[in-house]
Amino acid sequence: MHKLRGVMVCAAIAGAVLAACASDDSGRTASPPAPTLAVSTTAASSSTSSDATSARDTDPETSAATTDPATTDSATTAGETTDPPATDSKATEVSASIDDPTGSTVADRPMADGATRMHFEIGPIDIEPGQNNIAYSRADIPKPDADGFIVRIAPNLRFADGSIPGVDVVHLHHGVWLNASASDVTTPGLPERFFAAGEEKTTMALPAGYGYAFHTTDNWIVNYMIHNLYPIERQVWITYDIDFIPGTNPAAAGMVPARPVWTDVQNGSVYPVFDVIRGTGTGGTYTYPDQADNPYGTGPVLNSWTVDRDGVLLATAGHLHPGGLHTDLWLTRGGDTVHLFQSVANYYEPAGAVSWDVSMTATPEDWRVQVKAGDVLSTNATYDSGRASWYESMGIMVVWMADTEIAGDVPAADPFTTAVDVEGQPTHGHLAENDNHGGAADPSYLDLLVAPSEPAQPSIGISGYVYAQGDMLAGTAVPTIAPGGTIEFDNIDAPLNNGVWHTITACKAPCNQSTGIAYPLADADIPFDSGELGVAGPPTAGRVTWSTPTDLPEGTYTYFCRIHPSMRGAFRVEDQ
Ligand SMILES: [Cu+2]
Repeated sequence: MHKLRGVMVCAAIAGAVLAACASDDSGRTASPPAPTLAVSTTAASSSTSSDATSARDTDPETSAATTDPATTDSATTAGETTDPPATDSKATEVSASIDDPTGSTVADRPMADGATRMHFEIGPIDIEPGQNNIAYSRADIPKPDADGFIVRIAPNLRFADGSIPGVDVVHLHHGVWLNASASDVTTPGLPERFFAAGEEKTTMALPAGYGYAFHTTDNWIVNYMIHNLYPIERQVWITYDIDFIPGTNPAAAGMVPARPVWTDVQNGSVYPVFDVIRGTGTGGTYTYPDQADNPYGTGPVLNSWTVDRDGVLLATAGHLHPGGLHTDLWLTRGGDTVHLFQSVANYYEPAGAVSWDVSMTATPEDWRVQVKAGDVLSTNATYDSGRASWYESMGIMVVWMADTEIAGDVPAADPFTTAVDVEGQPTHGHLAENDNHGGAADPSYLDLLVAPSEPAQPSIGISGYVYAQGDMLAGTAVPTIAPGGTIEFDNIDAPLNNGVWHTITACKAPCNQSTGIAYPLADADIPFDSGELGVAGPPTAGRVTWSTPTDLPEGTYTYFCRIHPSMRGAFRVEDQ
């Protein structure tokens, strides 16, 4: 537990990295930094110098994805608690290349003049069986070795062999890149949050002529939550490709610095999430915070920011979780509110808005919006609530802003006189790591609707990724209670490794099809969810037990574990 607490103290997530994290990290002077290996393989300095082979090797869109057919191993048991992984790091620099000059997605936009595409990696990161914890980099984060401008960032994960993990196997719940040498624009107590990605793997790109000013003295931190959906230990690397214009390049001469303005429906929260419950909202959608009951309690409104000085908005794209439909950016001035942009979740997922097989839309390259000091910028997030519940959801928009326009640029529009909420552009196409959708017949799962009843034990333990009674893979009968009764579940696995946090989440019966990124879903007619059973700070519920609702009508209730969705089970309410 002491180790888990250590992680928890610095627990930080997309919206928020505790200041304690940064000071702990930078204050770790007594221990030597983990090795950082910077390898510069190519000194390409312009988009005309292309080496298609090496670029393709590192292009997330062209890398082969694994569809590791990992299966639940019920025999897997506890390992010893170990220290959280230190991260070794290395950087390689690859030459510029244009993979698709059509520019149909943000990722395919031509590389900026003078830019070099640099490939960086953090790892190997040991991924404990079943983990879903929040951690942060403890070593130096690889970054460019000269002052200059960052104009594009594209994130990914990889295994040791270079393949990209299937999203149904291991995925980047989120990663946030922070600059501890600057203060965050919208939450000044935090390091500057300048890039974030979840498994939607959004590519951030700034319009030509604008860049995020980088100094070699900048102290970067990466906060990450890597989710292992199976009880199998793995190693992964977090990768990020940065398009960088060195300050010495002539193209840098006229560039205007851009700064990241982090907007978030739960900005500054340690774990900036909210639940979307099936059937809430209106017309099958739910917008947060607008339709939430008292979303911020007596505290400050967290989804807005008062613009600190006149400037120009340059680019944005939203971050959502599966089930998300769109994030929206708004500007209020003197009581008038205008819509600035809608970042739409563009699902490639055949089953619809239910998985990470999605690309958010970003602002087109010529989007420029005038803002004035005192304006209020705000965001909200809309999810599908007709089909399923979505627990621990997010809604974030990082907006890039400059103080001035570059000479000869597209004139910035006054959003109060000109509509600026144009259609966006997907940041990328379908990614092969999202190919295991699930939802096919799977004879390894029992149809517990037709299994016999047996008296429920007072407490059903969850151990070794198995529900002790009513497990869909291991059980033969369904634990049964009378109407008004309850069953307690107890997560015995919780303290293992980096934490093994199970849930009991209602899914539509019989809930016995194959596991994939789109199955199972929290789509039962009567929703319930235990939260992540653990006591390790966010994202855990702060308890290891949960009791079923006492008001359930008679019937058989199937459920799954949101963290390890190959885990399924059922219980029954029946007059005896
Ligand atoms: Cu689980």
